[in-house]
Amino acid sequence: MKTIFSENHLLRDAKTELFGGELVEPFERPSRAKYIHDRLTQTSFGPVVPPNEYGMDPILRIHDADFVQFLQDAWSLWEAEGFKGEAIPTCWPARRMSDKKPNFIEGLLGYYALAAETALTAGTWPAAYASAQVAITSAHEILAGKNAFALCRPPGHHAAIDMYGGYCFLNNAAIAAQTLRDNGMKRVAIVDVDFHHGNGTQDIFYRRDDIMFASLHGDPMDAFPHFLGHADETGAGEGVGFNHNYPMPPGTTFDVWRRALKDALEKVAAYQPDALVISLGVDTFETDPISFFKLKSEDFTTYGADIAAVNLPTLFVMEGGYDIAEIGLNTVNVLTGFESV
Ligand code: SP5
Ligand code: ZN
Repeated sequence: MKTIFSENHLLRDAKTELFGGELVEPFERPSRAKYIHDRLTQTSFGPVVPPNEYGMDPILRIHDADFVQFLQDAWSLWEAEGFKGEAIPTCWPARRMSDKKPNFIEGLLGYYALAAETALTAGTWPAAYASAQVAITSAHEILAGKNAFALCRPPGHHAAIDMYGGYCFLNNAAIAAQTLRDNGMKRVAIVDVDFHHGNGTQDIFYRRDDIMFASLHGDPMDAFPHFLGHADETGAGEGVGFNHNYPMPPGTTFDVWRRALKDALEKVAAYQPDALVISLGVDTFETDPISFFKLKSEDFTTYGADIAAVNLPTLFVMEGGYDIAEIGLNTVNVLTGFESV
């Protein structure tokens, strides 16, 4: 399969992440994509091509227009205040406060952010835009009857209709799934195997029955994003029964994780979608610095083959993974396992 990849990801190069009360080098950093790209090349996995330009329309099918405008304006508004550091929110609309949108940048950051670890910077918008174009271009590969790997950076699954955070700004997997729907596919399934719950994707499709969502993740009682991803979140309205969460505890090993994957894939098969989108995070790896599952490198190959056994047109969309030395191996193992079937 083809990999779609944009060098514009390099524009997302934050210097700071708020972690443990310190400003540290971000876990989500440009070298992540380089290591994956290197491994694709070393293993001659397949062609790596740049995205086409599909513009704003597919993005605005998912995201709120004012939110997207905020992402474009935030850095210049922040700079105009004369602040010295990167743009980090400090105050939120918490319980029993107003939902009015403030006029000024500090208020807007709190209004649109779901977490404070993700600093907004000068190049964030063009990188997020390019990452979305990678996902949309990859969706067009699926429409042409092929499988594809969207090597997205920054990632997307924490971004909701009008919220950013968790290193995510635009929800690449959701934009890709909607692109498939808008071009004739009737039903699309999304399975999110990133260590973290795909709160943004769940929220976007929670009331819909035409895009089902399943997520395997660290239990939010013990892991980011803390406030969504419980097993009793099964959808609302038309969407009841089309959202499936598999929260798992610290120390979860591959045998347990794989049983959850197989259950999710059975639900996918029963749903009979026209295509499958995998939100592919490899932060389930045993030595990931911010996660607590125990998958080994060979397990990624095994579950890539499990996904292939469902026998659907499949779009892999890159999400997280922070053991950077092994991110290329683990990611490409999923893809080679998939192609081995
Ligand atoms: C796309 C993606 O994987 N985003 C993840 C964002 C997680 N950000 C919060 C990280 C806080 C980690 N706390 C870990 C404590 C380890 N002992
Ligand atoms: Zn993650």
